[in-house]
Amino acid sequence: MKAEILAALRESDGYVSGQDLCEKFGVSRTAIWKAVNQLKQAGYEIEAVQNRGYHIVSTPDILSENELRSIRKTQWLGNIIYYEPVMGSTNTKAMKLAEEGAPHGALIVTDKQESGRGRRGRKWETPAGKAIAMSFLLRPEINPNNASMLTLVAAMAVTRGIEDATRLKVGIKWPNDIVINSKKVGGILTEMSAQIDFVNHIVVGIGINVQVESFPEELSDMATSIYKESGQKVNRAALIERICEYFEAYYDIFLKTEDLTAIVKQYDAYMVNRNQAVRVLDPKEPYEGQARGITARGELLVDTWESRRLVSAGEVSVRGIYGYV
Ligand code: BT5
Repeated sequence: MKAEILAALRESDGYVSGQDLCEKFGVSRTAIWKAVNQLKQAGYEIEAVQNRGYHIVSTPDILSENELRSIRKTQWLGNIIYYEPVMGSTNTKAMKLAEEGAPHGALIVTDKQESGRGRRGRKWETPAGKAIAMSFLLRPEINPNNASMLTLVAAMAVTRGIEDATRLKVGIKWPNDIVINSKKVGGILTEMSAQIDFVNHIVVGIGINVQVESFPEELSDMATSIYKESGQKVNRAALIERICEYFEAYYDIFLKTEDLTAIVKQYDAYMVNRNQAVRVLDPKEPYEGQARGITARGELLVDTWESRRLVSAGEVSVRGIYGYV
């Protein structure tokens, strides 16, 4: 009921009477009073004025199931929200929940991620209380070969979401880095459980440095946060909600053709390493060229002196020659 009370208070510009809330939820005034008190204890500033009712003055930067449910605007993403204050990795948790039967659309969120993962065994740092660490559980009926494109779908959603929340120019370093002012502000890790021609489930994990003020020394040259770049303390729950809305929209577009045909142009426009000199760390033989954009399958187009080559995400890393981008 607390999520519903929060939503009712947010919907109204002024005051909502205790009586209205009692009728809406079919409970006693005491029950409402208790729930409001619990919300206050959780950090919400809620005013109670005699003869007028309750009024929400401010929302702290809280991540909780109630907060996320109370602001949810999506159709299916977040139909179930698993929130725990501390998790090892939201992707690992999501994979486990998937095996236990959790539905398509489940949203897994934590406030403190203790062993966040990047690609190929790399680590992802998630400072407590200041970052977003979340995973989407998907059960699409798609060819497993097309699943890696969901990383690019998510990158679009994260980029658009951060742009809406700030006035910053946000870009994507192919395939999965979210970049502001040439530094990494977020990353995406897509994992899948599949048979040869059948997807059991896919987990799309998203990490974003929101209010992080400083990074461990080894990251300080290449990592940044929304706060460091904008001076703004963006509300994490609101940003999660916005990203979920964008993800739903882009995901639906992706499903129509099972590729990125309708997204390529937009993605290319956000790509920070487009028309840049890149080094492709192909395990067989690294090479250099100019990144030109992506194909409808999400591969990176790289022009070398001799030819145009296609780079698949997941197989190789791409580095800027003159820096991180
Ligand atoms: C990524 O990997 O960028 C994917 C990160 C995905 C994290 C999310 S959080 C929720 C979900 N649960 C998980 O366990 N993971 C996902 P990759 O492209 O491999 O980049 C990893 C590299 O980024 C590291 O080796 C560091 O150099 C750098 N890095 C680590 N933490 C960072 C941070 N907080 N900000 C910027 N860069 C970071």
